[in-house]
Amino acid sequence: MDIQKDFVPGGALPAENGREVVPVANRLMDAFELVVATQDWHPAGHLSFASNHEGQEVGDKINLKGLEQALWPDHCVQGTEGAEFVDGLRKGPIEKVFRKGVDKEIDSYSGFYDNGHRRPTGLSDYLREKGVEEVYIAGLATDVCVKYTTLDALKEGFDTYVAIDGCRGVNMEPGDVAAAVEEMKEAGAEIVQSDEVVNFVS
Ligand code: VGL
Ligand code: ZN
Repeated sequence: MDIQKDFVPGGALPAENGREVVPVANRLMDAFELVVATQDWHPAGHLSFASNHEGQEVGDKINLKGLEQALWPDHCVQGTEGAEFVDGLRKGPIEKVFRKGVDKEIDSYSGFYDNGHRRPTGLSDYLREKGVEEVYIAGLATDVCVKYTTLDALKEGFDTYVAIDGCRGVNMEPGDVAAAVEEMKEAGAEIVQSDEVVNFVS
């Protein structure tokens, strides 16, 4: 999920120690028959950016077309360096990239749907067509994209595992990562270590 330059230190919206997920993701890729990636991919005027709302700051929450929306720094703008995959992430094994957050009027934390659950990214149909029953998730950020993708994967009926050492979070509020892990567990996700996965599948 979203292993992009803006989500690691030096980027616009860094997850704590975000770069550490790269070697974990790289190793996990070999354990699977199918690897897909997501990219947060916003137009410049995206309404999740505080800069597009006068008088609002990063971290504020607003009502955006009926949905609560947290305001973020400008990040992962389409075609900018910050939206690129982090250097060192292996791209060869990635079969397909799903881009999200492309509609400026609605945010998309999950790799499956926008935050209003209105428009699918195509990920669910794609996985089903490939006969996928289990998904293993890693990436950035634990408390945003990873969490919402995991909750949607469960709702879509996939057996869902989170390789937690391959995830790092933003912790906009202290405790967000711990709360996200609890929420994913309660929803039925299995929290695993990448070592277990690699040893189990290989
Ligand atoms: C994300 C904040 C804003 C993420 C995306 O992918 O985790 N976080 N946009
Ligand atoms: Zn975003």
